[in-house]
Amino acid sequence: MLTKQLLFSLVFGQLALGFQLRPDQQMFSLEEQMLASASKKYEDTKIKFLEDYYKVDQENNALMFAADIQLPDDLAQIASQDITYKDPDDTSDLYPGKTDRYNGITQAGWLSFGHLPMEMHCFDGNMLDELEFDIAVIGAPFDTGISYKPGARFGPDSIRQGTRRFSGGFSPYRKGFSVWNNWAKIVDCGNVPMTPLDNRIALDQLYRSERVLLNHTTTKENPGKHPRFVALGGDHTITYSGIRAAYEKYGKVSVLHFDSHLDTVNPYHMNPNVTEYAALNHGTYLNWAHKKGWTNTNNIHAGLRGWYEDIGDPERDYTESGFSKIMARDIDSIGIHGIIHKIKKTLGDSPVYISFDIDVLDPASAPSTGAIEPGGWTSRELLQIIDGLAGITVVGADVTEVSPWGDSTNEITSIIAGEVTRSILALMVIKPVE
Ligand SMILES: *[C@@H]1O[C@H](CO)[C@@H](O)[C@H](O)[C@H]1NC(C)=O
Ligand SMILES: *[C@@H]1O[C@H](CO)[C@@H](O)[C@H](O)[C@H]1NC(C)=O
Ligand SMILES: [Mn+2]
Repeated sequence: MLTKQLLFSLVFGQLALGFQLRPDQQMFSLEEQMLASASKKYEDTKIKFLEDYYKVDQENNALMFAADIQLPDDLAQIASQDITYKDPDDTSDLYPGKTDRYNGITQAGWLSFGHLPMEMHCFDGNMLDELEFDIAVIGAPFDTGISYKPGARFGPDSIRQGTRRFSGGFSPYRKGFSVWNNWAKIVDCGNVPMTPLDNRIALDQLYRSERVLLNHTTTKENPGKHPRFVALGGDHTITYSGIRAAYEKYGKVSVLHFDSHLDTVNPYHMNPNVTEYAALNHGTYLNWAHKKGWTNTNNIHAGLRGWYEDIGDPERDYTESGFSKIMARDIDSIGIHGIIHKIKKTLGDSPVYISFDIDVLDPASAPSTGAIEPGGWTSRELLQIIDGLAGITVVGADVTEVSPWGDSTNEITSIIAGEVTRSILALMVIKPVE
């Protein structure tokens, strides 16, 4: 026994000894190696900061961190917040809206759209005079009107998450233009309560929320009497409530509909026995809105390419719902400017409700949606088109069909939806409604 143990330790002891590295060959952990190489890189470019910050203690084969290193005074200042905030009781940089990018605005605060102020009382009918705002972002968490992939009830929060990097910045395409730091008071009103158990009740909850929202007071910078809203869907059925609420304030609205599908389908042509409950869904709501008398006859689709369910659908789109069409592939013949021109010409001076379905984009740009159609526009083409519409009179809007189930790794759809929403808000800021 003893001999065996002795032999064991002798052999392995020798082996271990044989593998022992000289101090200059000492192995560092991966993290240490990375830090050391980062330090080396900075050294190479003659920036000495990291060299002092991460020091290798040769004697103890240890990597030293700033805390252990006696930094020269000026460096200690750079490495600490004491330069600007000497007083620990000074929290002036921690208020909402005060934090800048370098101090962590992207992750700060609650999850509101683009860090807009949260407003808890937009749907409170007792606060109509006290609470003033000009434009509201609201969430419509509803996806029980959808026919294929569900999940859009998670769209509003997902789109908000996609706008974490927004701030009061300036447009790279419109000189000096900021959406946030402009005349309009824009707020995030949170999500409307919408029951997942009864579509008719849910859509009525949304309608009543939007109706009371529009009854709030506007700021004195606003020439108009009513605030406006952009609703984050939610499946596309939510537009039914939005158009209804907008119609009450402005009369008939003209719908600018970005979508790969018509959404004007007459449900009774598909199946004459369809129940009343099923007849209102994310493919039929525009037919209903027109039937109810809420929409004009100069409506227009942009980006169509979904196959028609019934041979008569594209014809009824015009005769029953008053829509003209821009197909996705039209971009190859008339170009972006041709599309902008056609939309503006169709809408004229009408009050416009923009209803946006994220599936208008190519699946490469926006993969996470309820009914994917290949062959769509890129996000650059689309944003160019929306921004090109400056001057139209937007009285209400929504961004729908973001179903974030496929967005979990990169948030791509939600980020683009956020950017689209910002472009729509810009149209509202550029052209106030009297
Ligand atoms: C809210 O607006 C609607 C019209 O959109 C109007 O009928 C209603 O009386 C208003 N309610 C209040 C409390 O102002
Ligand atoms: C509708 O219902 C009627 C009466 O039950 C039936 O004869 C007809 O086949 C149904 N149509 C469809 C398309 O289901
Ligand atoms: Mn749609």
